[in-house]
Amino acid sequence: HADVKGRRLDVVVIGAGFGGLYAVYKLREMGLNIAAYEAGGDVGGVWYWNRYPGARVDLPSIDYSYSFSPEIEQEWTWSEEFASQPELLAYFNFVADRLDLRKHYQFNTRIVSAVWDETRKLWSVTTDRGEMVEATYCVMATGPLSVPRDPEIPGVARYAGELLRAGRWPHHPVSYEGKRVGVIGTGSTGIQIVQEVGRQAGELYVFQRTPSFTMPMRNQKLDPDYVAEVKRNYTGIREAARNSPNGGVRPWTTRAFFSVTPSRRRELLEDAWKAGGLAMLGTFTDLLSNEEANEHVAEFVRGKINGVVADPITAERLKPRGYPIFARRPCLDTGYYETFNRPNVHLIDCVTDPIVEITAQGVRTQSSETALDMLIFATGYDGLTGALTAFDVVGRDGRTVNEKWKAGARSYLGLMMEGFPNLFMTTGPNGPAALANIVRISENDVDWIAHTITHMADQGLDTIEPTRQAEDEWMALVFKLAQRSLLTKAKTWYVGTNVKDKAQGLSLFTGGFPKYREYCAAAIEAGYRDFVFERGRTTVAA
Ligand code: NA7
Repeated sequence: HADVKGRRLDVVVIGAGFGGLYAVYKLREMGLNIAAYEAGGDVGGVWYWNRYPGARVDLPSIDYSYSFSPEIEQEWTWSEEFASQPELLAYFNFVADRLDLRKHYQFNTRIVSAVWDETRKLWSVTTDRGEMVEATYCVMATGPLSVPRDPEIPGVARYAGELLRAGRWPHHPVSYEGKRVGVIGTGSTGIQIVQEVGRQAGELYVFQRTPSFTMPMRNQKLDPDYVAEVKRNYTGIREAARNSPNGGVRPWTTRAFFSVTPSRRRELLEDAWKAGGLAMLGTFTDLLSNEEANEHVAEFVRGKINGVVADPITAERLKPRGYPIFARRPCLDTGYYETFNRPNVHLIDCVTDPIVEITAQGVRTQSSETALDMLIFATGYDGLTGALTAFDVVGRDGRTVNEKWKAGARSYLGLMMEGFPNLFMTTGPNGPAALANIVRISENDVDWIAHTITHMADQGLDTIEPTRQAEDEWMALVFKLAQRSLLTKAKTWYVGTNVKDKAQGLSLFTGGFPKYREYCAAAIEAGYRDFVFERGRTTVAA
């Protein structure tokens, strides 16, 4: 970024995932001067890093793509219902090239600090290369799942075999043949790795602490006629997605579980199981609020495990218990349970036999040591907040995001924070990230940011920041909705229990994507009365 050094820019964008790329495009089209940074070597965000075998999105590709550009919708063709990581990365590259976005980015560059300069009303952003740029606005498109974490197990540094991390997968091909491979973690990521590596490794040891509920993905190649029809109907498809609770076009319903007979319920669940994907979530409306209904569905899935896994002890261990189904992200698989029928695949139950340490040779549990040529961590992320607490983001009066979020992430709409003027987030905490299609949320958020920056330019305003009261009220709403949801009843990255010493609580808006959009739009339509603006040194009304 030799060209931007020493210049005052309009915007710094951090991140080259869905949020960042669209932010760069949209703000550039408004005529703003932009510098963008990305820690990865290229565009793609989480899909740049997650190159592990079998990595695949678990939302339909048609939904999991941009809607802002009719040209891109027409020119890009998805080959599978659920795209693989290489296809997703190709999509990111296509978008970046088509819209000429790459030139705004400096890759392989991590931001080490972003500091608000109260006197000059600007963000001063420093990179790990020691460069510094200054900009009026900062857009944190840093992602809800961008900080992978190692398991809290002693001895990781001691391990002498090949150590691989799902979220930092090497770019070179990896061979599993004839090797003794261990996988720690059985969330969405671990499941995708296990079902793939199980077929290739000499021996595969799956270290499972909490079993996940997983349902058949039933991925398929997309028929060209179907794709052509989709392309003719994108406008309607996007409209439907924006108006559905999950921001996607999968079926949903207003039918409550106990409103239909037991045999009809069974039929509906069987149909959803056969349909695959997240169809189960759409069968009844109260699966995340009615505990009894939830348990019926959980038992249905446990029954399916019995039908697949030959060894009854293994089947029993694979059955999730003690937390509601869908309270952790439901996983989608392609033969995950079948993998455990293979003679080379071994399930190690870390509840009855906890991992004690990692040794030079492998993994030692209470009962034995397993020697491993390769160890794979699929142990999740410091979700929602990790990206912004990993470096110094310093707002008004020297207060950091870390300090602000000590007792839990706070924001207004997941978009802005009191005390951090002119700083925007896409898919930020206390928005609907993780519960709705991240691409629809990213687009909503960037459009909101663009609208706000335009408003400020039109009115000659220098700074914007939500009021303390607006933020308090939003947080109270997020909390109230969370109380009604079963999402708080499982240990997950949604509630922060997966990271030691992290403040706990559901930092997600559970009111559904359409409601979230309404709140974002209302904040604008109300004439920005929930915000404080400054012009020069004076506080002014919007
Ligand atoms: P997740 O869903 O957070 O899963 C992480 C897994 O790693 C989970 O099974 C954890 O078990 C396990 N884990 C973490 N630490 C340990 C230790 N110390 N010992 C044993 N097992 C451990 O992350 P994913 O990457 O799979 O998925 C993230 C999101 O990506 C997902 O929600 C989708 O939206 C896509 P635990 O539950 O803590 O017992």
